[in-house]
Amino acid sequence: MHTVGTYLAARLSQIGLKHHFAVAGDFNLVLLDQLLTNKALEQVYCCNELNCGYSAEGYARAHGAAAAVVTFSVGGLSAINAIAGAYAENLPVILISGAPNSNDRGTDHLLHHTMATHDFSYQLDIAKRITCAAVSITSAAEAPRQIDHAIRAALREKKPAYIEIACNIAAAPCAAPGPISAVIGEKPSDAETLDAAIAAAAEFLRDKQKPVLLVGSKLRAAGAEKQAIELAEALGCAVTVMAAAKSFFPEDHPQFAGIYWGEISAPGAREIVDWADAVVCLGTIFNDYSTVGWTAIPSGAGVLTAQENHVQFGEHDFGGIHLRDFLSGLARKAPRRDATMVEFKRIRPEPQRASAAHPAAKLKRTEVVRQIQSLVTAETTVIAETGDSWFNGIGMKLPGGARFEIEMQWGSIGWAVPATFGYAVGARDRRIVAMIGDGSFQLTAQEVAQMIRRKLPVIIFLINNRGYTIEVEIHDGPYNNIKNWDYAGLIGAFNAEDGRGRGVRVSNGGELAEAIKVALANHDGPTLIECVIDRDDCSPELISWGRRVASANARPPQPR
Ligand code: DPX
Ligand code: MG
Repeated sequence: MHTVGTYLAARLSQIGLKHHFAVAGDFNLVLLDQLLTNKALEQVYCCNELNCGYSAEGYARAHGAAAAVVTFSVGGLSAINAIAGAYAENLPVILISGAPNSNDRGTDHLLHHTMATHDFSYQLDIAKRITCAAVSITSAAEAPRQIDHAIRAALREKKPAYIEIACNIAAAPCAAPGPISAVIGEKPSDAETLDAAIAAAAEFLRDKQKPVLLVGSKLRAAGAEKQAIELAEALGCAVTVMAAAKSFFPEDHPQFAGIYWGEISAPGAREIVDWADAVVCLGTIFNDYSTVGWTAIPSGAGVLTAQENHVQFGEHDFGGIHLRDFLSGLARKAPRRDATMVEFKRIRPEPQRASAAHPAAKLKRTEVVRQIQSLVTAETTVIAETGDSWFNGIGMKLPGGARFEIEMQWGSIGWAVPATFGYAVGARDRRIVAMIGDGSFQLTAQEVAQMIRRKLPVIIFLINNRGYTIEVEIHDGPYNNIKNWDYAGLIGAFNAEDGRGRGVRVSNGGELAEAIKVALANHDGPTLIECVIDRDDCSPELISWGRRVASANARPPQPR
């Protein structure tokens, strides 16, 4: 016999989840029991609900989708930041919240975990603003339809969804789940529109001599990474990649021409985009950060923008088609146009190998990055937290197969520790290397304890530059100084009596190399390597970018 809770568990398992993240609370305990009855689904616990949301977000990056289970209000409202982040980052995270007993609604009862009013609908109202579908389940008969609606919307739109279940309904008997194809089935591209879009885009490209591809972060959500390679190879042109999309086009591909990011682009990448007579934008997001304070945004008649479900260029605007169908169709019809690749090969500077610092010399950012780079293999995922870690990570050269995760649209510090935890739960077979600043770490540090609990051999490079260096470069003040912690020492506290995490503090290159050996030998838990560098030791890219972003922020109000 199925209950509302086991129905939900079956659906989560049917969409491919092997885990769900959870924090217990009285409004969700019965639901958690019901979820536990599904042996194909493991319950993974987090220290708090913000981390629970981020962990699910990280799992969705590794695994395609995720679920986080929290209690009402005190839990749900904490998870909101992470869920809104999943919206911004195009990740289908299903937030599931326990909720008050259905009999208490519309009565004069006051309940705990509420704002001491009779209205319990605010969490649903807030969830509606940050998800693509939000449902409140107060009847077992309605539950299957509501659950399917939320999960279907999340998977189709690659956005979070919200399911709230009254605590007295979670174990109520309900219908058995039917075949999952009814939930995950996608509406195919409109055939006529697809043909028209491909024909018009091929015509557009035939008129151009120097097209370049620009890959954006929504390419992965559209499931079109493979098809972007097909189009690139058919055209033979140079392929540039936006920072937020790093690794979505393989960096070892012969047509990869580097990260395009305005004045802080990889050498030659900006020149080739500026020189092009057509920029084919695939799943791109242009915001103030990615355009370096609105200084680098492809525009004009030479721009073709292809998003999931939507292609636009010149006088054309086609909807109702999938990006992957458009790209593979266009690959079959596109003319060969390799001028940007020929030119890029001519202007591309020889790659420079950073030389090793003296092992006893005071540790510098460049040496940290050089040593992390040497760890990156085809099986590695590099996770870069907001801060100078963005720039340090983006500058790395990834071998084929290596992945890169960044939360660049939402940019919430504190994301990386729990997202790394969630990613590691979802991808046991990968080597996971996280780069996290001291300021960011202080927001969500306790989730390292969950890595210890699950014995995940994650390597964390904690960059201790004694403050919010990125903010120093944008706009400095006393608020950018933070209390120093004994970051390496924290691991001992989290280990308590049974953990196998390791914490090591390093102040020169020799110590760093030794610490990396310790990390590689530690298979039973995370290793945190605290890298002590100067407060002002930051990447030159951060300084240029920070100056531009600061002037974009400082634009005076314009008369309307
Ligand atoms: C803030 C940022 O130490 O990195 O390399 O020293 O900059 P760097 P840290 O982790 O410091 C991060 C700090 C304070 N951003 O420089 S990027 C503002 C901010 C944010 N998210 C949240 N609160 C504040 N991005 C949740
Ligand atoms: Mg810092």
